Formats: sequence, structure tokens, C-alpha cells
Amino acid sequence: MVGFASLITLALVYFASGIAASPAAVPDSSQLLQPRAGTCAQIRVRKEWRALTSTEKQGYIQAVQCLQQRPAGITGKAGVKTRFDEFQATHIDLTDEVHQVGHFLAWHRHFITMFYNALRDECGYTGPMTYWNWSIDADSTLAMKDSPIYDPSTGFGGDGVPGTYTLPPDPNGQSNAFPGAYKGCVRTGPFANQTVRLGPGKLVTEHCLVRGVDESMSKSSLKSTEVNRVLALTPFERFRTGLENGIGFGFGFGIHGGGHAAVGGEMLNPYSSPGDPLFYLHHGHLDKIWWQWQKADPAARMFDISGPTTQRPPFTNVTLDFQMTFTTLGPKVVVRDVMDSETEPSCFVYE
Ligand SMILES: *[C@@H]1O[C@H](CO)[C@@H](O)[C@H](O)[C@H]1NC(C)=O
Ligand SMILES: *[C@@H]1O[C@H](CO)[C@@H](O)[C@H](O)[C@H]1NC(C)=O
Ligand SMILES: *[C@@H]1O[C@H](CO)[C@@H](O)[C@H](O)[C@H]1NC(C)=O
Ligand SMILES: [Cu+2]
Repeated sequence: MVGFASLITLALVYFASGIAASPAAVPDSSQLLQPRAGTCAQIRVRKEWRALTSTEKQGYIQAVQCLQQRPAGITGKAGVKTRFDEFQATHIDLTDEVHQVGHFLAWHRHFITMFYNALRDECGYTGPMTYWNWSIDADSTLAMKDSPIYDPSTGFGGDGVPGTYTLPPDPNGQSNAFPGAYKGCVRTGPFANQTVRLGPGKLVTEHCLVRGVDESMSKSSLKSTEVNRVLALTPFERFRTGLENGIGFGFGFGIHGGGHAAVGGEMLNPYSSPGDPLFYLHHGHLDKIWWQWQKADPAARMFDISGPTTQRPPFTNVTLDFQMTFTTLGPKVVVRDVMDSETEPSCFVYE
């Protein structure tokens, strides 16, 4: 178990170091985003982690660490001290509204765009947004834990260390649906000292970054053959559900859950998973798979959206006019505005 005392020490070191930068401006989240008219000033290329130069990798990691230091725009929300926490809190608050619904992919696309914008605008990152194609690892003969994504110097640090973390009691049972996945604290790499202030689940606890790499996901869920099965699904309704939940039974977690489970720990928590910086690279890859699916038949697919607006009845269907909320991170966004990645407010393509 991580000494409680050492957590307190970390907290003290954190406060002593002071949070230098000024807080982020708080956008009016009740307003609707009015994307800039016309074409994007610039279309940025998003790249797989391995395709980044070592300078870009370093720059990306440093910018994430910067967001983990930069004060949140909002005050008075339990556990939220930094901009990084604010993103995690938004996901926790909206989990039940943005999963198993028609706008699952559209919401996560814009969530990632806002995270990238924060890295650039608030933390000076100048490289590309990046994603993690775990199929490269799953298709290879290397163990998943040996993926370059976990490299201590050119990646996000390694697996959790057994015996260094104990799940807190959770009376409502929302936090440890997969208790075995919380192997331990990440002790290598740039996030070895990260303080995660929210989670697991909806709990608010200060803890280390917890992982529990699951090798079995490589075989069951993450190979390119699995991705190709999802890419072959039409129309959008079958694609969306196949991507989020897997195809049929007996195929592991599917590619969405499989990526979460492959990392384990916080990443396997439906609420607090953005506490692990790898969340943004996993969902970036899922977004790439959606993008690729759209591009395969733009006339039919670019603006194809369907599925319920809520997890529970009474059901209404998502349309292009559906307004997605992002709590304190920004204004609401209509689904239509994020369907084509090469228009505002997205302005990106994938390599
Ligand atoms: C991911 O990597 C696999 C294996 O190398 C490759 O076949 C596939 O095209 C890549 N997928 C995407 C979406 O980049
Ligand atoms: C984590 O903190 C310890 C104690 O302050 C320090 O010795 C170590 O270098 C830090 N590790 C990283 C990766 O920042
Ligand atoms: C939502 O869409 C489904 C599939 O097209 C359809 O069967 C259902 O009737 C629609 N529900 C509503 C409330 O419009
Ligand atoms: Cu999510």
C-alpha cells in the first residue's frame, strides 16, 4: 500500500512548489459554440505516438505535466485543482450522458480537441496531437507491457507496481467494478509522481496513477483484424455500437473497452479514466477509426449519426442538431459541427 504519509508528503511538496501560472479563463458553458465561418485557417495532422520526433514526444509530455500544474479556471469543485483535473471532472460528471448514446464518438472527438487546444494555447505545445494505435502492439509478438507507449523516457511510464495501491471503500459500488485491474501505482516515467485527485469512479480521493496492464486484451480485442471487423460495419448505428461495445459475445471487450482494459487501473474506470494521460491517446485512436470509417464513403457517412440521446427511456434520437455539453470546459457544441474533422472547430486530419 502506498504510505498515506508519502501521499501527504507529495501534497506538501506540491503546495510548496506553488502553482505559478494564472488560472484559465472560464468559458460560458451555457452558450452554444459558433464555429468560425469558412475553412480552417490550418488543418493539423494528428500522428501515432511512434511517429512523433523525440522532441515532439518530450514536448507533448511536458505540456501534459504543465496542465497538471496549471490552476483550474473553476474553484470550489471538490478535488479539482488543475486544468488536467478539470478535464477529468468533466468526464466524470458526464459519463452517464456521453456513453452508450448516439453522440459517444462526437462528444469524445470534441473533448480531445479541447484537450489538444489546452496543450497548445495554455502550455505552449507546438507538435501534433497524437494517438496510440494499440493494434501495432497487439499484432506484434512483443508483450503489451513492452510497448513503446510505456517507455519510461520516451513514453508514459510503465505498469502499476503490485502492492502499492489499495482501492478505497466505495459504499455505492461505482468505483471498483474491476477491482483486479488496480494492480498498483505507476513508478516509472514522467507520471510516476502524478497526483490523481479524482476517482476512482465518482469518489474524490488523492492517489497515484494506477495501472494494471492486461496482456490478454492483445489477443482478444485489439488486433487489427478486430478493428477491420468494426470498420466493415454499416450503417453508423452498427458501427457505433460495435466500436463501443464489441461485436457479439465472446470477443473480449471490443476495441473501446479493450484499450481501456489493456492499460487497466484508472483507465478501466468508466468515470475517472481521463486521470491517465493515455486516455487521450486511446480515444484519439478510436476517433481515428471513426474518421477512417467516415472517409471510406463520405457521401453516406460523413454526417451519419444515430442512437439514443440518453441511456434510459424515454428515448429520443440524436440528430445533427443535438447540443452536447462540456460542463465548465467550454460552450455547448452541436453534433453537426464536429462531424467533418476538416472544419471548425476541429481542423484536423489523421496520418
Ligand atoms: C494500426 O496499426 C495496424 C497494425 O500495424 C495497421 O494495420 C492499421 O492500419 C493501423 N490503424 C490505424 C487506424 O491507424
Ligand atoms: C518523483 O519525486 C521524487 C521525490 O520528490 C523524486 O526523487 C523523483 O525524481 C520524481 N520522479 C519523477 C519521474 O519526476
Ligand atoms: C429512433 O430511431 C430508431 C432507429 O431508426 C427508430 O426505430 C425509433 O423509432 C426512433 N425513435 C424515436 C423516438 O424517434
Ligand atoms: Cu469516455
